[in-house]
Amino acid sequence: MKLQHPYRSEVQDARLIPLLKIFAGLSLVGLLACGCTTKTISCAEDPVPPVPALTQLPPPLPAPASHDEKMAWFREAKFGLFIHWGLYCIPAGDWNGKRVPGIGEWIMHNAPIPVTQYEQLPKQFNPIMFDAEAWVQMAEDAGMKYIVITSKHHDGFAMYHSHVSPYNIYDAAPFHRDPIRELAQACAKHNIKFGFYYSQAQDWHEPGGAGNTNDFGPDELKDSSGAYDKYLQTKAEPQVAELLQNYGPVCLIWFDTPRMMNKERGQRFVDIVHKYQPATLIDGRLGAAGDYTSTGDNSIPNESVSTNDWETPATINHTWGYRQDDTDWKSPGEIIFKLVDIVSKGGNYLLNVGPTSEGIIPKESQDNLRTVGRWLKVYGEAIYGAGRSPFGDEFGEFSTKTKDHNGKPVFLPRNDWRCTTRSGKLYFTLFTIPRDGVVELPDFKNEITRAYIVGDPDKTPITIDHADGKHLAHVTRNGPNAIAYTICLEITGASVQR
Ligand code: H79
Repeated sequence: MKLQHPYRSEVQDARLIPLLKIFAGLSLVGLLACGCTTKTISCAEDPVPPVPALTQLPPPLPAPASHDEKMAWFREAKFGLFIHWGLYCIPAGDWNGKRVPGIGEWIMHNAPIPVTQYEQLPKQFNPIMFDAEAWVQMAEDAGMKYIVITSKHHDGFAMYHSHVSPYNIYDAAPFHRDPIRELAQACAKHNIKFGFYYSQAQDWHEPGGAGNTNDFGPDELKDSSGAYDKYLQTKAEPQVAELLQNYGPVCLIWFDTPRMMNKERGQRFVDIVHKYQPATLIDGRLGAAGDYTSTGDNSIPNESVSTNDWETPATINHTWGYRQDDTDWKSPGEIIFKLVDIVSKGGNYLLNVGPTSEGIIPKESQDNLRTVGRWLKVYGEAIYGAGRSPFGDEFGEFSTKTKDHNGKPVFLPRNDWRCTTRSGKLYFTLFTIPRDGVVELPDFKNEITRAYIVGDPDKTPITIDHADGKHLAHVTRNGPNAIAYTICLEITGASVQR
């Protein structure tokens, strides 16, 4: 079986390696020495990780006593890792030598690739560099508290050992392993919550699934003929049931694109989730009421949301599934801003990586996430379990002049600082500090009993003046972190009085 390693061809001639290693002290040359050009994903010398022995998984969690109890871990976690991994990482954005525009995991639809051709891909799917332990360790290093992986995306291919359909990585690929089982085990070990993306409505591999009009005709016909319900009842529903039975505690199921879902069809999934794991959360895209709402992909609300729990699913470049041409990575600074912004508005940030067909998470994603993790090690108390901003003007405002193409006023965001809270504490994360080091903070009636930079072991006091309906914090421009740092204001009373 010929393996498809999109970037192996770029690996330097092995005979050059010892020579180049002489210069290994220079980091750039060090990268070249092991064949890692900026595009290369794994080093020729990287050992193949061992296949982990399977151990017992913990049992599912008991039924929560209330909605608040059910949501408690989610409200604490704030930051999760989304993983889009499936057959689409093999073509990685190219088909028959042509670049197929769009998000990588949509290649079958966008090229389009007939199902008879796409279903040949598993034969060359052998991601031997996959290392569940390393992936989960990366999430932990990044300060992420939960992982959500594509158990089956719209292409219909199950990334686990399904007994419902042989179109899965264990049965149809030479890999002959269950990566999701291995991840469940590593997550249990690292105390990271584990959940599944499952495309319930779209399934481009099945005649009755939604979305593949190219091979199987219009969706309306599948609906009226009963083929769609047959697909739901013989594949989607039993697969969701096996995910809930065979992989230990499932923190959430992330349904998506509820095409042709109605109340009754949605309820069947709700019933399955409740039957096997009543503690499992349902996202906002099932097509029936979930436990929280999902914003649009990569969409962060302009303002604070207090009515419900919510989550922004987001890409770290511009695709979900791996594409070799998408190297426009969000920087650690951008990720930190988005995380603090989201938490200050009451939400969670589910940030995606797209591993390659070798089983490697692109190095740039890993590096940037680890930088975020180092920031969180210091400033995490302003994030995990933190409350929303009691203010709101800091988010920006609608323009009174400029309108978008729909004639609606555009939102002019401000990003100088964001505020998160704990009882008796206000955390201001500062993204822009004026030249004179005086940061204008909003008015409130509570007395400030102490103010300091988070992570300062001495809690050296920060001067905060209060005059003319403003607080003025006197801080240093070159603070302890080049990206942003957080100051804590301890106040009298549990919450802000304005
Ligand atoms: O899993 C990720 C996406 O694949 C999935 N949601 C996230 C989390 C998703 N499914 N559908 N969409 C997102 C909307 C897709 C829109 C588009 Fe297209 C796909 C735009 C271009 C390709 C469909 C095909 C609409 C135009 C062409």
